Amino acid sequence: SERHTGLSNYTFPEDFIFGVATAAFQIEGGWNKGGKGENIWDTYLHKHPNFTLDHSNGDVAADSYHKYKEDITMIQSLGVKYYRLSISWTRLLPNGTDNYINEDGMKYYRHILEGLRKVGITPMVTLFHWDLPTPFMDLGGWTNPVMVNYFEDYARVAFNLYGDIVNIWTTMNEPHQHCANGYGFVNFVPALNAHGIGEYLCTHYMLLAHAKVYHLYDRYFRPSQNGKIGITLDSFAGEPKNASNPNDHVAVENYLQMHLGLYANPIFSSSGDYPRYVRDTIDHMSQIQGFTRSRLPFFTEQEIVMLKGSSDFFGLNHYTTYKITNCERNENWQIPSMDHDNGICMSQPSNWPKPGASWLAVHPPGFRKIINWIKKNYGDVPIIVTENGLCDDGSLEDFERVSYFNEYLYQLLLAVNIDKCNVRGYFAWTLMDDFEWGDGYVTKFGLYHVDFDSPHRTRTPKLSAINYGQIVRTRQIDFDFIKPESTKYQS
Ligand code: GBH
Repeated sequence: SERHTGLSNYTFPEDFIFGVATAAFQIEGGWNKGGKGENIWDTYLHKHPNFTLDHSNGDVAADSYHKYKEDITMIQSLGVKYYRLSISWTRLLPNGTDNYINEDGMKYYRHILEGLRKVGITPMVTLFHWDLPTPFMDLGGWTNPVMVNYFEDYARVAFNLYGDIVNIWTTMNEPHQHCANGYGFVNFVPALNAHGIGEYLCTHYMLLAHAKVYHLYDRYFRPSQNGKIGITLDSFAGEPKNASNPNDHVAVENYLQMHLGLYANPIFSSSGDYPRYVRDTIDHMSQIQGFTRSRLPFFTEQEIVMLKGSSDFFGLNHYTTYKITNCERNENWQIPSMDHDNGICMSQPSNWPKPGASWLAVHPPGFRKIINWIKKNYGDVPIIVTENGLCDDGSLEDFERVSYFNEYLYQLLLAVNIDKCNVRGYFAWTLMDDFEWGDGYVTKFGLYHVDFDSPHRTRTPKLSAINYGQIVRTRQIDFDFIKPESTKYQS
């Protein structure tokens, strides 16, 4: 409206992709239904029920295994034309390997994908959203190079089965979170705590597996299926803790190179390979710690070439911002880890609202910053925001979530219209309340409320579902939910 100095003139073009996202393990349940095999989250949570905040697991979750038709109706009523979902690897291939395809799993995804197409919704399918088949974990999971081949075999099955109706694929979701929290530390399954070594092996083979699958699609499927395939990376934004301290600006850059550049540089930069800073730092730290070899593996020349350009778009998951400063690498910090290698400390100002989780503070301008950082480092590759959203206590009148979506989308509009960043799409996280990994069912991200106390897992639209639907249909944000002070972040 007029009172916002004409900035509301920025609208979303007709071809801007609006969608909503989910992940198989977080909504499906049906953990042993229809011949599904076990994945690492099934196995680990059955063995360690105290791992999650509420001692819950994903056995039933939001029961989308049975309720997918209702899910499709919900997506339809949001008015979005795209739905990002993931395939549960062991629902399709119970042992993880392609020597046995599970008929029921095959049909399950066929029904969802056809159901979506029938009502004009385009699916975007993620092959790996963290639910690794358990038999592969027994072989070391992503630290084992054989995973590159097994991931390729799984992808081939998926392209053969669904490539006729799926034409946007992502290979994997947030390798940083999976490797750093699952292999380096214990926040995620498999909780290996192999810090300093495990997260880099995981990173290395996930990247190679991604590139292998990109080329598989490119060479054997794209000519007939004509789709796009990319990867989803996650990044917080970074701001200097003390803006007048030049060291803190360097710390922000170092943080982003370690968190995002480690994954993005091999794929999206013109030079390829791990970023110079990351390579040098881990080599140096390994050396002074007495290691004969660097804890970060090396790519061969051939692998560097294979990785370079192996994504048709940049899938970005973004939630929040941290203030960054350098950390002393003192005695308490002697044990090698990705954080220790990075040598930075992160914090969030106490005046940034945190309605639902200790890690997720609301700071919309960070969204514009991280989008610009991607443009600065990797040029005009099309960016698709594959996740963005806020958690809270779960009430139906979720004003903070409504405000979050409008404020973050406003920053996206500034990045596109003022900074000329190439953002082509946006997926809200998430369709409905779900299993939030270590948080169990405690943190709520849904546009739809799910009643987890009812066997029916009843879904109810929140205010944010109505408001997001309005944004999607009108192709503009709702300035009633933008704080006046937000408009000062104009450049
Ligand atoms: C995304 O990760 C995931 O892709 C999605 O599945 C998830 O539901 C969504 O976030 C919302 O959480 O134990 O200190 O690591 C975003 C990255 C990873 C950030 C887990 C918070 C938990 C705190 N998130 N992390 S910690």
